[in-house]
Amino acid sequence: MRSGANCWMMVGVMAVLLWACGSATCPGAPVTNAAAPGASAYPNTLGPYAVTAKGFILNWLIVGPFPNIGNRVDGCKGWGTDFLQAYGGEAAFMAWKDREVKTIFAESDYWLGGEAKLKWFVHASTADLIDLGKLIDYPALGITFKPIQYASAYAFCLVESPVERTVTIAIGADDDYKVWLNHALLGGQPVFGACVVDKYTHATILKKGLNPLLLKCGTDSGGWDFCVRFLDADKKPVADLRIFLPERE
Ligand SMILES: [Ca+2]
Repeated sequence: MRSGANCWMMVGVMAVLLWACGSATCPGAPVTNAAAPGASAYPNTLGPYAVTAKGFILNWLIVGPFPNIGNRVDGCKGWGTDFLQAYGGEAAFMAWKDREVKTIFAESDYWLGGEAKLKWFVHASTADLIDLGKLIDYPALGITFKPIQYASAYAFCLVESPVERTVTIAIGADDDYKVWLNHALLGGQPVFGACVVDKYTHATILKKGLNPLLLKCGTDSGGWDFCVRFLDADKKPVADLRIFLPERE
């Protein structure tokens, strides 16, 4: 009986100790620091960079070329091809400066065949339109003419908004495009033609903090460029956004 009473006493003491250790003051207890909202996902970034007074994003990470096989008659197949599939896929993908991705060109009428690693590179544009035809080159793949034709590329940035808000993303593209915000596909068009400001629009939400933005733009021939900005409910540019570019995961 006596040992049984001692046993219940021990249980009581342990219960008190467990209750006390439930508080943050219990010595030796592991401490988990809560991550700062938003910033912890991107610990290393370049920036911030302002958007222009008209809202255009000029600072991007860019990678390409990828093969946009075919033409506007039989369909440029690059628009429907996920060139980032081996790295988590277009929707989940996170770019950072110098991140390597593989590109594979089959021998075709447009370029010599080849396989190589591309690196995401930083681009700071001085114009609203990002001219991919002047930026992207890969002579090792046998692509020796400019602008590169029958090709596709990606552009990525983090868009920082001071508040959560409903906006419209407005895109111009020569030729086809797809766009993802916060890893969700907003839309795209397998189209052909010159880059026209605000030609394609998608209603969306910018979260407070950092919003990863991925754009895909492909060309068959001629020009190869795009422009992106956000508009408010009055169709006026959202000019208080800041752009960051991840340096590493
Ligand atoms: Ca074109």
